[in-house]
Order: sequence, then C-alpha cells, then structure tokens
Amino acid sequence: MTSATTETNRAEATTQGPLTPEQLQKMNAYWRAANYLSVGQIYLKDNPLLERPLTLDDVKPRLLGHWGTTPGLNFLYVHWNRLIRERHLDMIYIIGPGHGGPGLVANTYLEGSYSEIYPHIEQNRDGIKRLFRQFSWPYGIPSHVAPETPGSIHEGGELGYSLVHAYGAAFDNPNLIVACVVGDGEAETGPLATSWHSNKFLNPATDGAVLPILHLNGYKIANPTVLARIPHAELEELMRGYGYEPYTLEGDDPLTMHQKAAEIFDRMLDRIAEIQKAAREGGSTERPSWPMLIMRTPKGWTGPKEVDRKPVENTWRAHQVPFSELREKPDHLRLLEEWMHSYKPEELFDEKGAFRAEIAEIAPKGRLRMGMNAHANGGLLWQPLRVPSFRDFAVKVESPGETIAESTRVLGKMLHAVMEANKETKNFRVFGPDETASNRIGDVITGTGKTWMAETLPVDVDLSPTGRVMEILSEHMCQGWLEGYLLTGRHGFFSCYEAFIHIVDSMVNQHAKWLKVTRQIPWRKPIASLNYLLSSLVWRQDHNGFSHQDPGFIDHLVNKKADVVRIYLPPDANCLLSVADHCLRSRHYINLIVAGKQPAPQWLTMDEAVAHCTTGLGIWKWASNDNGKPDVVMACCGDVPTMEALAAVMLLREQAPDIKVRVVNIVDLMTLQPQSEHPHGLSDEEYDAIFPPKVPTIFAFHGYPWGIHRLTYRRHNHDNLHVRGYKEEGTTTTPFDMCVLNNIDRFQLALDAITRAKRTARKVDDARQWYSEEIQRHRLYVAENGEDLPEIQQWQWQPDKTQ
Ligand SMILES: Cc1ncc(C[n+]2csc(CCOP(=O)(O)OP(=O)(O)O)c2C)c(N)n1
Ligand SMILES: [Mg+2]
Repeated sequence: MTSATTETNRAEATTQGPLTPEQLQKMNAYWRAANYLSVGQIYLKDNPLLERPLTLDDVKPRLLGHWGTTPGLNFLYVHWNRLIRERHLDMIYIIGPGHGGPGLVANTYLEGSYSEIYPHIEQNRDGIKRLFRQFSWPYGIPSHVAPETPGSIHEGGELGYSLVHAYGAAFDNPNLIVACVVGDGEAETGPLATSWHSNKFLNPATDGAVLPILHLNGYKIANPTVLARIPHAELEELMRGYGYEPYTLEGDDPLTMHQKAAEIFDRMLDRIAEIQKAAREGGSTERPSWPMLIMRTPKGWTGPKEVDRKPVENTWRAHQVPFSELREKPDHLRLLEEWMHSYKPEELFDEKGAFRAEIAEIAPKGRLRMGMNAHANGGLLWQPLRVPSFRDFAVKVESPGETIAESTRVLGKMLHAVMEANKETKNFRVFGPDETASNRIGDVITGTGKTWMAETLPVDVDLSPTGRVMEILSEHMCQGWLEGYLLTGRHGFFSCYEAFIHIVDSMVNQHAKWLKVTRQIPWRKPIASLNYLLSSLVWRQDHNGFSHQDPGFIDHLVNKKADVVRIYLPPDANCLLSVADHCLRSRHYINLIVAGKQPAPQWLTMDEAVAHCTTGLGIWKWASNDNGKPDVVMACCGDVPTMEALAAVMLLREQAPDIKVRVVNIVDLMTLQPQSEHPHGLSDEEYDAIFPPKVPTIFAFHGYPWGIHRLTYRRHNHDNLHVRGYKEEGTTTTPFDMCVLNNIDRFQLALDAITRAKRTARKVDDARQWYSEEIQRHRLYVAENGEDLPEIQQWQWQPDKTQ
C-alpha cells in the first residue's frame, strides 16, 4: 500500500464523514502524539521533544520494543476515546498483540491516567523523558501491555487469548463494552480460532458486548499471515460463519481513515445498542450476529517506508524495531529524527512539554478513561463470594471407612448452594469442558442451567441463555473465560479431567505471572483465586485407559511462585468440602484441588476434616499403632493412595504384627516444602516431629513420585523417604491393577515397609515371597475375570483390635 492520496482527496476527506474538520484534526493530532511517544519509548533516553538535533547520546544502547502493531492500536485508542465521550461508554481495551505495549503506555499517559498512577511520570518534558527511558529498561517497565500498564487485564505476551479474555470480562457486565484487538498472526493460534465461538455463550440481555477487531496488518514476525492472504470475501465468509457481521476498514491515508473509521464505528456501536435493546426491552432471545471489524492497515503504519533500500512499512520488517545499528550507520540517526519529526511534536506538546490542552481535551475524563476503568483493575470491584456453610453438606462418618461416598458429588451440592447464594449478585460461574456432569458436580447445574445461546432441540436439558455453568469442549476457552471473569472482579470454579488440564499449562503460566506481578503493584487490588477441581483421576481412569492418565499438572504448578499456588489433595468428601470452602474465599491464588469422583471410603468426620485441612497434614492416630515411636511412617497423599496405604497397614498386621506404624495423611502438599520456600511449609521441627529422623517413610503419592522428592529434598532424613506414585504405566484395566502396574498397591507398600523398617529385617525374604504370590494371584484373577479380586473390591478398613 502507498500513501498516494492527493491533497484534494485529503481536503474532501475532511468533509466526508461524521467528524467535523476540527474533530478530525484533533483526533489525528492525538494519534500523532501517541505514535510519537511510542517511537520515543523504543528509541530515546533523552532529548524527548527533539528540541535539539538528535545525537547518539540520546538513543538507548539497546533498542527493545515492537513498532509494527503499535500505530494500529493507537489509532483505535483515539477512536474509542471519541466513542466513550460521545456515548458515555463503559469500555475497556484488550490488546491481543501485547507487544504493542508502547502504544498503550503512550495513550494512558496522554489521557492522564498514567501520571495519576505513577506521579513521577509528570506531564512535562521531564516526565516524557522518564517515560521514554523506563520503557524496556532494566528495572523500568516491560515492553508488553503488562500488569504495570493501566487499563490492562491482558499482557498479550503469549498470543492467543485476547478474545477469550474479552468475553470472560463481558459476561455478567451488561454495561461494559470490551474492544478487543486480535492480531492477524494471533488469529492463527488454536485458542484464538476457537474464541470466536464465544458469541454462542454471550447473552445480549444480561452480558456486555465484545467488539472484536481483527488487526489485519498482513504480517507476523517474519511471514505474511494466513488471513491476510485469502481473498477478502473468503475472510468475510469465515467471520460470517463464526456468526459475526463483518465490517471492513481499509486504507492508509490517515485523514480518510479517521473519517471512515468514525463512520464504521458509529454504525457498529449503533448495531450493538440495537442488539442489546432488542434483547433487553424487546424480549428477543435470538442469537444475534454481533458486529466485528476487519481492519486492513499497513504494519508499521506511518513509520519509515524504506530502510537500507528495503521496504519496511507494510512488511514484516516493521514488526519490532524497524531499524537499529544507529552507531554503525549515521544515516539511521537521521532517519529516526525525520521519522519522529514527521509527527510534528512541537504542535503536540507545549514549551514545558505538556500535551497541548486543546488536543488532550478530546479524551474522556475520570473513570471513563480506559486507563482508569475499574473493570481493568478487578480487585476494586471484587465483592466477597457468599459461601453457605459447607458443614451443611457433610457426609456422616460414624467410624473411619464405614461410609462410602463420591466426594465430588458431595461438592456439587455445595457448589449448587454457592450458586444459589450468589444468584442476585451474578458474580459466580462454573466452567468445564463438557465434564461438569461427568466429574459428578452436576448438581451445580440444577436451577441455573448451562449457558447456551445457540439452537436448542427438545432433547436438550438444562441449556439456557441465562445459565451460569459454562461448558464448551475447549479447556482453553474455560480457562480464558474464567481468567477474564476473575480479572474483572468476579469469582469462578473450573472442573476438568486431570489428564487434560495440561492443555492449559501455558495459559496458567501466564495467569500465575500476572498474579505474581500484580501482588507487587500497590494500585492493583487482589482478585478472586482461580480454583481448579481436577477429577476423573489417573487411578480411576480404568475405562478410558492410558491417554487419560496423567497427574502431572501438580508438578507443573509446583514450579510457580510459592505465594501464588496452593495444591490440595483431600482424601475424602468432608476434607474436600473444607478445602473448597477455603479456596472459594481466598484471593489472588491459583488453587488446585485434586479429588476423585468414584465411590470411596470416607475417613473423617466434619470436625476432624476441618482440623486436618487446617493443619494441612497430620498423623491419623486411629490408623497408627506407634505410640510415638514408629518403626515406619506410612504417608499418603490423594484418595486412592490413602486407601492403599491404609490397606497396607492392615496387611502389615498379618505379615509383621510387631511393626509399629504411623499413618500420616497430607492434604496440603505445600506443607512438605521447607518454610523458607513456601508459607504453608512446616518448620523443620514440626516436620521432624511427624517424620522422625532415622525412621523410614513409605510415601504413597497421587502424582509422579519425584514431585515429593523435589519438595522434601532439603528435609532431614530425605534419604529415608521412599515414594511410590504414578510412573507412567497405564492402560485399560481394573482400578487395582492400575495401582499394581505402578507399584503403589497395598502389597507393595506393605513390602516396602517390611523391607525398610529395621525391626522387620529378618522377614524380608518371606515378605518378598508373599508379595510375589499375592501379585501373581491378582494378575491371574484379573486376566481371567476382568475385575478385581473380591477381597480387593470389598475391602474395608478394620480398626486394630489389639490396640
Ligand atoms: C503463542 C505465541 N507464539 C509465538 C509468539 C512469538 N511472537 C511474538 S509476536 C509474533 C507475531 C504476531 O503477529 P500478529 O499477531 O499479526 O501481531 P502484529 O502483526 O500486530 O504485531 C510472534 C509469532 C508469541 N508471542 N506467542
Ligand atoms: Mg500482524
């Protein structure tokens, strides 16, 4: 594309369109200012207003930043400002290509929010100098639309999640408009490609609006984008196929483009208002075709057209810093100076370096400024979740192991009550990739239903435009919607099959980073925690087999900062209730709860469960016979491992009656870490009191065994810690055979105890013999009968009568 527009056309352009000549001139000046400040942030550390000839001393030694996407983002910001003012919109702006950070910093500076939040970045020459210098500078600010950037809820460093975040923000925010720029490269990612379908879940009567802009600047880092190289009609068809009404804005002449954009945005906003009115006043329940914009503008728009005789504007070469080597190539310094002068800074900033009032006045004021919108600092809007007493859902446990219950089903009842309690405030949603019922928390659906704006058939149940349980077969969407929902001040809960939560590993990384950084930013207020329930667990995916067996998300989360993650493995339903209550009330964490859905023995009364979960781990005296002096500690973490450990304790009574066993159950995994590493970590004294020095511990763990070693490697007696867990053996087989395949079964645990405890040293050979006979018997039976041995299936905990 070339800027071939003649002066005559320009003059016409000023009169053609909704903008008055004065508005047009001011909006264009505002845009020039934002572009100027963006370039300045990338290149300069001094001489911010180019009041003297540029020298190499004014230029940063390391040029770090992205120009290509920035002018497009800035262009849109100016237009949102007009619309916010004229229509009194409550609007936030999500930037998919978050590498356009300089643009958002520039705009929040120009509208004044930046200086209010960061008073040292003043509205004068010094302030601009600091603004430039801090960008991508050690201990300055990041290059992306990071948590430090006012108005941001989306860093955009990892591409793909802008649109899903935008929808998450819009749910239950009927007055909010979320403008969302999707990079045309970003649009190639899997999550983004699916995000378009979010419109089947957005209710125009009760939710806000999302205004997607596909930023078709043609290029990524080093390649053209797919969507820029298909015929325009095909692209429009694609968008129609996704259920949108596409509008197109194309061109490169600034003045013409402002008029065109203003005209198109007016139409799009009118259309949004019409859709909302039809749903809110006219009672329409149709799924509307929401407007979206295809913005086809040059990458690096208004930047250098050519550098070293190679085209830059409107090519991938404009992606980052359009040219560097300023020290080596003197003409590059001149090129930079010319480029920056082309924005005419002297017309934009006064003699003190303040943005000229007559241009600045076109921005919205106060809280309407996008940098100050409270939705983008969700903690400001956060209200505590109403959590009814979890004790009301307690499972009655007369004696350990007597009652059988499905833990997650019990939790489902509690979640239903939470849903009911927050019906009025509409600030709680439950998310799941088609697994809410399968994970047996389906009671939460009762009454509220599942969100659905697409077609329904008579066979459908519980689908509703006002449903509050959100199900779509995309872990990415569940995660992204929930993040957007939380970041704008609400609460939520995500239940997922354990094995497939890995699909969002990368997204949770980004969210964890956001939480870590915002914790250190005083003006960012804490948001509700991101709560996961993982069910359909590795040990009981016997019907689905190997593909569904992976407990590794625990390891993934353990990598995160200690002040961000909490990991709980409640051994039974009452513990699950207590843990869930705690997680739902907490703020600014990622809480992982791992709990089974299959019928399983229940161990603790509600009071015992509360006490156990409060300390996070504890000695189960009712299962121990050590009287303070154990020969071996049988530790267990997770529901199936707990059952196997207890069954091993019973076997030990027969095989090694004189062995003194202590049973320790761990709910809160982080208690194992040293106190110096995690706030939940036990002190060494407390740890040693539970896991006494010199005494071997046989640890049955739900996940990969090395996870426990990693957490405890600095603990005393670590050499004497022997962990059994999942070691990547799996298939479609019986539940107990899954344990046998991974050597976490009761026979193995009992043998481990006999082998490791000093008192039973003489019995090791016999025990080995016994073990191989039992396993042989199990294998033959399972192969022959297709189910577990009767005594395994009917196993029940028996107290030690000799105690
Ligand atoms: C998931 C992911 N993969 C790769 C990258 C590396 N990356 C950064 S920018 C970029 C190109 C983005 O192109 P586009 O979305 O078109 O943005 P724009 O042209 O507006 O800069 C890539 C591949 C990334 N940030 N995230
Ligand atoms: Mg692009």
